[in-house]
Amino acid sequence: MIGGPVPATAAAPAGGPTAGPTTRSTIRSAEVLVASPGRNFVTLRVVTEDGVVGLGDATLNGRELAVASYLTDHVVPLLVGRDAHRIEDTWQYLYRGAYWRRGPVTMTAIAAVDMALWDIKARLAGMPLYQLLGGASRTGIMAYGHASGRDVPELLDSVRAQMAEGFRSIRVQTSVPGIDKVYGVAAQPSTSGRYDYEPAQRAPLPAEEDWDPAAYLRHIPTVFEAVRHEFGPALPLLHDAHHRLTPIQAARLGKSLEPYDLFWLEDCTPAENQDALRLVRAHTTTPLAIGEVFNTVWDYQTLIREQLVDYVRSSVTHAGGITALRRILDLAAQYQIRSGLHGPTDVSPVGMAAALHLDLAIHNFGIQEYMQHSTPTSSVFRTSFRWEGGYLHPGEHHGLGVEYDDEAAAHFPYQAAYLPVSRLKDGTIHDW
Ligand code: KDG
Ligand code: MG
Repeated sequence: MIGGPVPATAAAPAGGPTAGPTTRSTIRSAEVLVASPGRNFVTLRVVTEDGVVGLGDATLNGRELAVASYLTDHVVPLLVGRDAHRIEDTWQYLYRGAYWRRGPVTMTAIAAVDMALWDIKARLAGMPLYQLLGGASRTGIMAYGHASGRDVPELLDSVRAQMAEGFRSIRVQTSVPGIDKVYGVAAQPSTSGRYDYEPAQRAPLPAEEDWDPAAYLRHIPTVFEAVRHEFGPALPLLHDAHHRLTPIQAARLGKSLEPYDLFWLEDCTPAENQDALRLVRAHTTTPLAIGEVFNTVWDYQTLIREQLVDYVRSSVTHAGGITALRRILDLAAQYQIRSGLHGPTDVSPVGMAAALHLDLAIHNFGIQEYMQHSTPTSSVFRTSFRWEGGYLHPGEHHGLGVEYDDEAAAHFPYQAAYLPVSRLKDGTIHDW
């Protein structure tokens, strides 16, 4: 009989299950921590019966409390009593079991559980997480910094400041003549030496910004010309169009930036339509990056299979955790597509640490975004990761390498904050 049921009397095959001690670590409690040290963060803390603690990042910028409720009301009660070691089973249980799959709130909640369970497993194994993911594939993680300016001289100064901080690859964003506020441009130059553009603003209503694609398309190539003129051909330069262009506008931008040899052009079109990238790809050799608002492998299906992009931009936090993002990255690797994981300040230090362990372990690493967290944030999240000579490293602490300080967090209660909305000159709402 081939493939049929095994008779109850069948002898256990050689190498089959043994009667040795089982590895089990029961989850005693799970709680959701919401705090606002500099900005809002949602963190899941899972504790096993042996007192081992795992942390997961559940921060969804501007919609934080939706994920906090999803976790508190619908996930935490399911976790207590489960075996913390069964990461894959728990992921499938939360993803398939809910029936209502995908979406940023669901996938951020699942990501937090997944991160916390990997943290616990690595702590129990007595290893930094990257060792469980296969060990280091490199000695350090190349990260890009952020430069911006309200005009070209201010931008050039900002590039110099980022280079002085150690960055060897730099994202360039700039104001556009005739537009009041533009994505990625800090209202004031940084006084701390740290890049301090923060799009979410603490207010009961979202701020409104304006947008004019024609003015932007005219201006951006002149900015890259000035940057290349000042810093030469070798400095890797990146740019984020933040989902604002139509396919033909994006194609034109990619083509007009070709002489300036960008490392990547990010999010040139809105995220929903994967087919749009076919048109862009047909017209330009500027490398393309996308995915910070994607939350499952299905959002990448056409893009990866047809090799329409060069970099995967998801964060561990918004794409279902380490388990799910690893699968996306492995699929991408078969098509020579590399990682460029999302790392703004709204990915908490826990989410950032998870990204660094993945970055160190995977083969198809490309680059990591790094927007340093503020001093209040670092007072709540104590991290082991290092920034040295333009490279990041997750450090050698067991697990993710992050501890949460409840006392420090108590000084920073949640405050409502929203990402801005964007309008064209005639008042029409546009992609932000
Ligand atoms: O929450 C939104 C921010 O994370 C996003 O605007 C940052 O586009 C971004 C980037 O590339 O870091
Ligand atoms: Mg972006």
